[in-house]
Formats: sequence, C-alpha cells, structure tokens
Amino acid sequence: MEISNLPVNALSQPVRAALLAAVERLTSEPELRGGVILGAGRTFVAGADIKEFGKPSLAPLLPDIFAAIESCPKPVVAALHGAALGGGLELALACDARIALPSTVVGLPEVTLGIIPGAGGTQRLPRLTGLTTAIRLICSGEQLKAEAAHRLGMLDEVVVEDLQGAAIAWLNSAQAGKRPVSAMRVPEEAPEDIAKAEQAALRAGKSRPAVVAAITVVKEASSTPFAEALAHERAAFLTLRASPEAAALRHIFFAEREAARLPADLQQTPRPIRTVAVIGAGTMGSGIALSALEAGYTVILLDQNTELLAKSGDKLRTQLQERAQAGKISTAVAQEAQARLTLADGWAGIALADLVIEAVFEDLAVKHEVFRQLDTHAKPGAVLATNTSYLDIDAIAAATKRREDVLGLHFFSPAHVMKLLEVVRGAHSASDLAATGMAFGKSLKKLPVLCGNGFGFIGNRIYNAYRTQCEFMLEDGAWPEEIDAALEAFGFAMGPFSVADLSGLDIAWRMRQARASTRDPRTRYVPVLDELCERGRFGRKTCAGYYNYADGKRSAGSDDVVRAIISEASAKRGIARHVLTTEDIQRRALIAMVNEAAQILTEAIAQRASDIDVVLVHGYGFPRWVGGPVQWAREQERKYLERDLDIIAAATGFGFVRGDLDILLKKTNEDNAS
Ligand code: 3H9
Repeated sequence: MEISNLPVNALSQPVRAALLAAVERLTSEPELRGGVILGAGRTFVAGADIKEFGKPSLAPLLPDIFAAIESCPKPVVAALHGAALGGGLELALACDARIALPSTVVGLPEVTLGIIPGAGGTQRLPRLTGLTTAIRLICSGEQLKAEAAHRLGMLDEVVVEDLQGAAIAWLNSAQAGKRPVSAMRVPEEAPEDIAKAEQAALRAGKSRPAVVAAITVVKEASSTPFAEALAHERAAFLTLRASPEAAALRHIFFAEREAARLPADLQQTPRPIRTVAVIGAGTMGSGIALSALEAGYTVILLDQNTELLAKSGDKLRTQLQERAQAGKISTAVAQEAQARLTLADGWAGIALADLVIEAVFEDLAVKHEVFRQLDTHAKPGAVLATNTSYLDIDAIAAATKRREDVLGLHFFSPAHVMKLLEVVRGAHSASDLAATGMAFGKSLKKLPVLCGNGFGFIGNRIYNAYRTQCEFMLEDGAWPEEIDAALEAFGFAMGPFSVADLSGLDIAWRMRQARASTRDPRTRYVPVLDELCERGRFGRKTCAGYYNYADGKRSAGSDDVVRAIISEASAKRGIARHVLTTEDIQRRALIAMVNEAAQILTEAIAQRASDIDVVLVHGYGFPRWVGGPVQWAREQERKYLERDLDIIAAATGFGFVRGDLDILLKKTNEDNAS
C-alpha cells in the first residue's frame, strides 16, 4: 500500500481511512500474504496532519489503525525513505519490520509542537531502544539518520537501493512473521541511568509540559500494561494538543514556512549566484563566509587589514576542519570548501563575484566608501548587499550608480549558527532581488524573512522599543535584576540588561552619541547606560556593566554604583521609585513589542504578522512556546492590551505612537493551523 498525500504524506483523515481499508483487505483476502507500506513522492510520512490539530478528531484514529496492523494475522513491513516522523514513525513502529534507505530520517518531534506522540510512540519506542534512549529521543524530538536508528534497534535493515524490493524480500524470507512491538518487553536498564536520562531531558527541555508528560508516560512502558499505558498516552496527548502552548508552537511551525513565500510581484527568477564576496573579515564577515563555504559557494573574503584577513582565513580553515571532526560536514566537503576560499586585500579581488556582502563597521560614511568601490569593481548585474542592522538601505545605495542592485542581507551573530536572515528591499531594489536574497538565504539553510527598509527593519526596531521600555522601568522603580528575572521567567533566553552586558554597552553608547543631535529634548531619555559607559563599565568585557562580573561570574544583583546611578536618574526626572511586579514588567515589555509590531505592519515593513513572530523567536530569544509577540497578543483580552498601551503611552510621554491593534490582531490565512 502506497500512502500518497503530497508533499509529505501527512496522515490526514482520508489517508487514515484508506490505510485502515487496506489493512482490513489484507486481513480478509486469503491470497494476500503480507503488506508493504510505502510513501509516495519524496518522503514516507511526516506525521499526523498538523492542520487538523485545531479541530475535533475524525475517525478512524491512528491508535485504532495501528492496533489493526498489529492484530492483522499477516506481516506488514514499513519501507522508509525521506522522513518518517511523528505519526509516520509510529506507523512504522506498529509494523512487524522497518526497512530504510540510508538517507532516511526518523524521529518523534512531537514535543517541538507542544505535544507527545499520541499513537503508541511512547510505548513502542522504548520496547526497541530501552527507556533511556526513548526518553532522550522523545523529549528532545531529535531526528536520526537511518544508520544511527538501526544501531539503536529502531530499524531492522538499511538498504542502499530498491527499497520496495528489499521490503518484499523480507516478507518472503524465513524471518517474516508477526512481531508486534507491543508484545515485546522493555530492555532492562539501571534505575540510576533512567533517572539521569530523565534529569537531562528536563534540563534540556526546560521542563516544558510536553517534556514532563513524555517522561511520565514513557516510563510506564516498563511498569504498566500496554493498553493501559496507551490510554494514558492518548489522554496526555489530547490535553496537551488543546493547550495554548501547542497552539503557539503550531503557529510558529507554519509561520516559519509561510515566511519563505513572496508576494506575486516579487516571485521572480533569482539571479544565479556561484561566487560570493564578503567585505570585512571581522566576526560577522567570517561567519557569513563560513556559511557560504558550507553551502558550496566560491567565497572571496576581502579586507584591507592583511593581518586580520590572514587570521580570519586560518580560523575559517580550522572551523571547517572542526566541523568535519564533529561530524557536521564530511571531511571531503571541508577540504573542498577550503579550496573554494580566496583571501583578497584589494578591491580587484571581487571582480568575479555574483553577490557581494559588506560586513564593515556600522557607519554610513564607511559604508559609502565601500559601495563606491563596489560600483567600480563589481561586475555588472552583481547583487550588492549590505549587512547593516540599522542603517537606511536607500542612503547606502545612494553611493552607487546601481541602486537597483542594492539589497539588505541582515545576518545575526554568530552568522554561521543563527538561522534568521532579514532580506531588506530598498526603494530602488530591482524586483528580482527579493527572490535572489530569499533563495540565497535558503541555500545557506537559513530562515530568510522579507523586510521593508526602515530603522532596525523588523527585529532591531522591535527590540529597541522593548529595551527602551525596560529602561523606563529602571527609572520608574525596578532594578536591572528584577527586570531580567521577570523576562527570563516569561521565557526569554536572557533579560535585556544581561544581553546588553554580553554584547557590550559601548556599541549602544556610540550609537546614542551619533544620534544625540537629532534627539528631540522632549522625548524621555534614560541616561543610565551613558553613565555606566562614562565610568568604563562596558559590560562583561570590562567585568562591569549593569552587573558586576568578578571572576567572570555575574554577581547576584546590581551593585551600589549602578543603583546610585539609577536612583539619581529617577530623582532627576522627579519619579518616586515604586515597586513593579513581575507581571507589570512582563506586560509593559511585551506591549512595547506589540505596539511596535502593529506599526511595522501598518508601514508594511513586515509582509505579514507571523513574520514578526519568526524574527523575534529566531533572532531575539523570544520563547518559541509563546509563539512570538503577535501570537501572545492574540491570546490576550483586548481590554488588557488597550490598558497596557495606555500605561506605556503615559510612561513614554512625548512622541509616543500608538500602533493599530486591529491590523495586528486580525487573523489571516497564515494562521490556519492555530
Ligand atoms: C504527530 O505526528 C502526532 C502523532 O503522534 C500522532 C498523534 C495521534 N502536517 O517543512 P516543509 C507541510 S505530530 C501538515 O517545507 P521540507 C508544510 O507546512 C507531527 N502539514 O518541507 C509545508 O506546507 P506548505 C509530527 C505538514 O522538505 C509542506 O508540508 N511531525 C506537515 O523542508 C512541506 O513542508 C512533525 O513534526 C504535517 N505533519 O521538510 C514533522 N509536515 O508547502 C513536521 C509538513 O504549504 N514536518 N507539512 O508550506 C517536517 O519536519 C518537515 O515538513 C519535513 C519535510 C522534514 C517532513
């Protein structure tokens, strides 16, 4: 039986009905001796149909179909190619054998959707792998290549070709027969090893509800009769599936895929890119070069500082070797990538580049000088990209005679690790540049998001509004550690003041100084960061910023100097410092993000609301399980959002711009799954 529901053969209701009918036919027709389950197209089965999750379940249900496969008197073998994930792997686990191609990927990624496997995965997997491995795999959602899964006992055979033939051969072999996994015993393991696996999974999974539930139910595999444990699994699955956390994770799953879609007028053939020149051999430029090398591009890294260039070249070669040693890329790819790297200390070096990405100092004059050189040295039709994070793309493009070739490609640091890429169109960017930038991003295995040209694009603009609101809260009465703790409790990877100390306060200080002349004196301005910098407190690198870092470790609270600076700022503004609760802090910080998000949508800086969530989750440590600021706002009662907007309007005072909540809260078809 071949499952055909392209593109990924999700197990939607018609597929389930057809699968059950096929099993019934196999059971009832005497001339049929066994069954092979295959997937059509590029993959076996990617799991249950996530789009059905927001709706009531429709029969037949997967657990019932899998029970029918196990109780069918004839053997059934699963032939796996592409991906066998979630319900797809559970289907394979309900069969009597599993045969796969080496490129097959298997896993139970349900926790990444805020749920647990709901069709026997928590009970069948540990019977094959043992509890410790099952806890690790189910709680992380890790996906394994076929060979690794075979070694763990999840697969019976890995064949290099003729998957279908191999599955039929298995049915005709002496070993063919009924081998229901549910009838197996879970292999014995030391209780302390199981406890260790449990603790590690809780730590890595931040004790999210799905992780906690998964551990409880997986452990039942060795203690509770199969049918009873299966019922517990199903109950936990259904409860989790209905939770706001699961809805948020589904939202971001679809939002990530939606972000790749361009409006009709921009869906053009991307310009061909084979050679990429990166200008600037600093951390950012080197990270971009590494990404491009790994993706198979010929890379020219240019810097006029020959010492820095040589150092960066050596580091790139070492990084490629290290990644090969860690198994992230093959040795052959690493060697071949090294050969594709050229170092250049003069502009003539970029003549062959199809795409040039500048990653030089964030200063308009410096960027102008680079773009003037690009005008002279880049070949006609080359894409001229800037990695600026704040500057105006059009102002940068003004330095060239080919404004139509200029595009923003805003990478996040470290550029070879972070998946997010903002692709920024300027007013004069040619209409094929968006498609070119998006295709280039995808080829680097990144998550490209299209943005319009405006201060800070999507991410930095929202983060700036959030950080500014946190600074207001400092002046109003909260200490840095209280604000950080509140936002970390909400789920941010780090609070804003810890982030600031980590990235260095001097960068923001310089930027503030550069913009000081344009600042309207009536706008609320918190001078704390400037005061810290004037005292040489630049953050972690100077062992002092908003916090002290004696011995490299952060002190428990802010010290007296910091408190005095903050208290003085409050006094100067005539504020009687008052307590802000954790909830006050969280709501003010979030509504500041939401307000900015609404403006970004109105100004069409973002194509769609869900793109904003993708940017914040992937670039700024916003908790994925909340789904992003837009998803958060849509879960709130409107009257509280309005109240919070009033609060930040009053706190901000002069110049506050109130975003249009209607545009933000309006659900569009990108939200079909949540
Ligand atoms: C589950 O199984 C629960 C069980 O325990 C059962 C309980 C009873 N459903 O990612 P792509 C769409 S939970 C519906 O771009 P790729 C996707 O939106 C499930 N739609 O392709 C996209 O649509 P569009 C556990 C799905 O080649 C299109 O397919 N399984 C599903 O880069 C192509 O997707 C998972 O979590 C789905 N399950 O990657 C696996 N999956 O074209 C989720 C995909 O309209 N899937 N779509 O944008 C994946 O990880 C990747 O899709 C996969 C292919 C690796 C398979």
